Amino acid sequence: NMRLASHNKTRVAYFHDEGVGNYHYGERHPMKPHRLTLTNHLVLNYGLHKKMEIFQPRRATDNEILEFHAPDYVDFLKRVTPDNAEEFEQVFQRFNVGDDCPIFDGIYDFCQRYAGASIEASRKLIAGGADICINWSGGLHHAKKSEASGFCFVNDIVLGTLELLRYFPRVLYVDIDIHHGDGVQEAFYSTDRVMTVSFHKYNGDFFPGTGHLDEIGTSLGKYYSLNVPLRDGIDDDAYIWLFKEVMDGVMATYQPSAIVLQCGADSLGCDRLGCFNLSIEAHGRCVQIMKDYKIPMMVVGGGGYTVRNVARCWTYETSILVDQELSNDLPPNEYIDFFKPDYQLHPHLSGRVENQNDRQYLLKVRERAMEQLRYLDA
Ligand code: TV7
Ligand code: CA
Ligand code: ZN
Repeated sequence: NMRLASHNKTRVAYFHDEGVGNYHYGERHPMKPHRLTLTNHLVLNYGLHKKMEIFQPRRATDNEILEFHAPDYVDFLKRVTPDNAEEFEQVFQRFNVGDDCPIFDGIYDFCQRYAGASIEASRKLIAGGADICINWSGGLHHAKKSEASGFCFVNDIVLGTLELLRYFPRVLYVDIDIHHGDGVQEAFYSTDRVMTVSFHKYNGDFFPGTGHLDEIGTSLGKYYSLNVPLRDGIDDDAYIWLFKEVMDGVMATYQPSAIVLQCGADSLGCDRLGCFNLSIEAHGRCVQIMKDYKIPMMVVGGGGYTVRNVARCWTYETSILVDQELSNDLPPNEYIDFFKPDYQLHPHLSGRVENQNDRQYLLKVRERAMEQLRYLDA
């Protein structure tokens, strides 16, 4: 890529919406948009803003959201509120609204904000205005064309990728959230212009239940969906090894012109919903590996339910993307109490869950991935 070859410093654009952290899914709900405010505070207090261009993104318009989502579903999201919810109860099932995806104040505004940031990020990459664009509020990979799912209402990744496809011939989607990236896989299941790769916990039962090795795509998209199912408790060394093996193979065969990286932080150890054993350093190593391919890249957030560790993780990953080393001592900031008792960027997160991924299993998964890539090459 000439654009990257002619500079040696990576140009990073950071999209943060000042209001996006103020929405509430509900008291007991594990998804906490406040983690975005907390992340942004750490990023600023570490001084990382000096190394990037900062943008207050525009909200996505109805028409932009309609590029993927169905008109009746968008209309519903626009009109429903906690106060008038009873008028809409008959369509709750159809649109999969309920405990996981509750109706809360400003729900459509929230969607417009996180989706607008991913769309703007895509446009910035297309314009050549940045090598890497970051939107930690995005990454809501479960939303379907006509249906909410798994805390996701609008699929900003699909919308951002559709925008990238206006210019880039081939887009690679990589997903390290502990959940399967089903909404993105489904949206691009029959095209060879997007290859989707998800690493996730899979046992036939864990949400959303998809992501089996045999889900490989269909028609023109056959072999262009790659799934890496993992068991509980995977550790740093195994994950990084498998990630590097698989991604080196994917990059060599698919040769994407742009990358979208979903960095769900629920694959960290000690996550409230997750059951992997990754350290923040290992999670960040995956980001570094993708950055080192030097292809225009959009980086988005996703899951992450132990709020203090989400903020740590995405701050650390911002620092990797801008090539700035950070002190392990967190800078003083108004939210410092969240980071008790150690006040460190890299607390110990591992050791809570037994590793169920033995050597034989990991080798089998790698072998299956490599086999699929050979078909894709032919
Ligand atoms: C991208 N797990 C999203 C991941 C979405 C996971 C689920 C919950 C959950 C929801 C709550 C809640 C919860 C402690 C955890 C089969 C069900 C079981 C709802 C109670 N506490 C991402 C979605 C997953 C809601 N859903 O990939 C309100 O856990 O397993 C399920 C489905 C039916 C619905 N019930 C859970 O990370 C952003 N939900 C407490 C209050
Ligand atoms: Ca995943
Ligand atoms: Zn998740």
